[in-house]
Amino acid sequence: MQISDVNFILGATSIKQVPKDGIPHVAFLGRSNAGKSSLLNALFQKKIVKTSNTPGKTREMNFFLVNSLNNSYYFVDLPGVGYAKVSKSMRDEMGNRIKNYVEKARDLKGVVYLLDIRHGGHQIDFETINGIKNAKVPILLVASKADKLNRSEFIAAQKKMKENFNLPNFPLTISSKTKKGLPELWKEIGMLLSINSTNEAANV
Ligand SMILES: Nc1nc2c(ncn2[C@@H]2O[C@H](COP(=O)(O)OP(=O)(O)O)[C@@H](O)[C@H]2O)c(=O)[nH]1
Ligand SMILES: [Mg+2]
Repeated sequence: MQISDVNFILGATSIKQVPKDGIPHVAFLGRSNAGKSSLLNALFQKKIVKTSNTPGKTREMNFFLVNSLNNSYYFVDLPGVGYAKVSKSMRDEMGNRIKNYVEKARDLKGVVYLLDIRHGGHQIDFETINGIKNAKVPILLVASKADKLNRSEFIAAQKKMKENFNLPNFPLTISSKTKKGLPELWKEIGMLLSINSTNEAANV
């Protein structure tokens, strides 16, 4: 996908604010600090998304309008899941917001679920993935921060993730820092976005 332009459109706090203009969405989800915002900046080749050393900052569902030569898409930076330092009620509210969006946004074509390659999956990752499975939206598991590991650690981590998540293959592994895996990820995102079916469970 050749991007001509990216703009921040809005930070939605409820499904009501989610754009319903027929433009396809791809959403980015994962634990706080997994590297979602850094990945978006790397994909956009533009520092438009705020990244942070302080996890748990993003509470909104942030919509970025990406224009390519022929089409437009929303790339959605979802709030990080499972951040321990916010109250349980806030975590539940965030979880419901995400679930509601994934289940009801009819233009959502896929979710890129980011996992820090060093951590192999936390309880909250399994819970979140199971929680959105009903929506029948394709979920693409992607391992982030590949540059943090050496070769042997990297292979061990990929193997562990494949087992933990019952994947048919090693997960696609990326680094926003070195740009490793980004061309492959673009290809996968392109495939998600070209799926024409609408979200079956959608009623928005
Ligand atoms: N070394 C390395 N650090 C990364 C990478 N991606 C993100 N980070 C760092 O991880 C922290 C959290 O990143 P951020 O994108 O804000 O995560 P988010 O909470 O999922 O949006 C920041 O300090 C980033 O600089 C990566 O590919 N390599
Ligand atoms: Mg972020």
